[in-house]
Amino acid sequence: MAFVNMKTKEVQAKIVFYGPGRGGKTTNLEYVYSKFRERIKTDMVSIKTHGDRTLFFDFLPFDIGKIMGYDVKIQLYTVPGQVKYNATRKLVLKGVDGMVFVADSQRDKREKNHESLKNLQENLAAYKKSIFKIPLVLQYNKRDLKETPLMPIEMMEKDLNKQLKAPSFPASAITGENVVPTLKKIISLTMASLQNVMK
Ligand SMILES: Nc1nc2c(ncn2[C@@H]2O[C@H](COP(=O)(O)OP(=O)(O)O)[C@@H](O)[C@H]2O)c(=O)[nH]1
Ligand SMILES: [Mg+2]
Repeated sequence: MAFVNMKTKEVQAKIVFYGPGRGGKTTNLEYVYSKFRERIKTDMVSIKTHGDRTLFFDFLPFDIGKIMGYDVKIQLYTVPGQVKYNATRKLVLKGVDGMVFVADSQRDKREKNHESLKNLQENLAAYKKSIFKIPLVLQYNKRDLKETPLMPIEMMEKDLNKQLKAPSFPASAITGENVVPTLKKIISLTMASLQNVMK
């Protein structure tokens, strides 16, 4: 749940990057961190395993300035994608205001994307939240890959977004293609959803 302080005119919103392991969630945050370093007053926090995988989460606090007279602070989180870390994923989702689902465009990741989206739906449901109602953006990542076969965007839309009908972006977290537009979109959807509490 967003933290809104009417007295100090501050809003804090939590946005979580979700998706299958190695899909590019951490790389998204790293790109944002490198691009907006001047707005980010603390270091990005990453808790990693030896193999450089996300163990607990990544955390990036992000100051976006004033909206409707409020000082808006966004907290970006990623979850560990590996199946075995579901308890952690659930914990990171607590109080989420907006979601980015980072899907892996590689053809052999089709099933993994599906599983992860289903897992997101279940974990949200445990907090009595609906994947259909929460601000959500889909990102089809790794479009830069040339050596491995990728799924066509239309196929990914059909697989993942047929019912959700969320805004979606083909992207590359490595080159930065559509990383910032993805972030801008989820921030604007999230802020719109908080409007009624920011009067
Ligand atoms: N080619 C390519 N590789 C990517 C992209 N995004 C992430 N990767 C690579 O995929 C691997 C997993 O990325 P990571 O961000 O750790 O995935 P996470 O498990 O979702 O956090 C790393 O080796 C990244 O460098 C991308 O857009 N294109
Ligand atoms: Mg990660």
